Amino acid sequence: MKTIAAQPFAYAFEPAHTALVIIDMQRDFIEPGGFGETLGNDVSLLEAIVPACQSVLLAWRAAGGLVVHTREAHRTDLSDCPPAKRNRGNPTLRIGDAGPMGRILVMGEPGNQIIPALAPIAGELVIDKPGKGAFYATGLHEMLQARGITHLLFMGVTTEVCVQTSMREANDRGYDSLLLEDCTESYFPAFKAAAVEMMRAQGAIVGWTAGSGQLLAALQR
Ligand code: TIU
Repeated sequence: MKTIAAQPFAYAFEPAHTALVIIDMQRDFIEPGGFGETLGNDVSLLEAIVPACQSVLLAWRAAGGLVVHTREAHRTDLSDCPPAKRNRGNPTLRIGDAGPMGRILVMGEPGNQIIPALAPIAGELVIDKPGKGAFYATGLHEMLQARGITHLLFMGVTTEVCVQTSMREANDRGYDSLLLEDCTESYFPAFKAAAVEMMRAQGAIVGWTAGSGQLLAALQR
């Protein structure tokens, strides 16, 4: 059993029953020319967390823990993209449109790949998800149950959209979740701060939060 200093109180987990879940660290959100930018966002903010995410990923792999990567990805015929999602707002390019990195948020396109620094390796789960949450229409819960996973460590983007939605979905399915604060980012710093605070409020109503240094230290002990 490992225990790490977290908020609002210490978080205990067995690495063998814990998965590292990396939400949507795909080129569509991190690099210019993808979905994030078409929504009008400055994507440079998100790139800054990559070194911290990479340190955690390498340490977690060395500890032998399960790694789950997600991608926000739709089928080429967009049959899994509700019109309500595709038509929302006034983006310069919509989901499925051809952009500088291929079709926006479509499986198999260059923009839909995980960034090279965090690329999946053999034995890691890669989940293509049509929603913001990692559990909706993916079978992720069943895959985690089959592997005896009870605890989840979250990182990725964006904090208040896909990360928070996934943590809330995990919470309702009975997982104890911890968000690595310096390994998640938003296009809106105030939204990140609010999301982190609201998830750990009321005695970890959604889950715990901690800096990645706390996890790395626990893995050394
Ligand atoms: N992965 C994820 O968070 N998808 C989004 O659409 N996020 C935004 O912040 N737009």
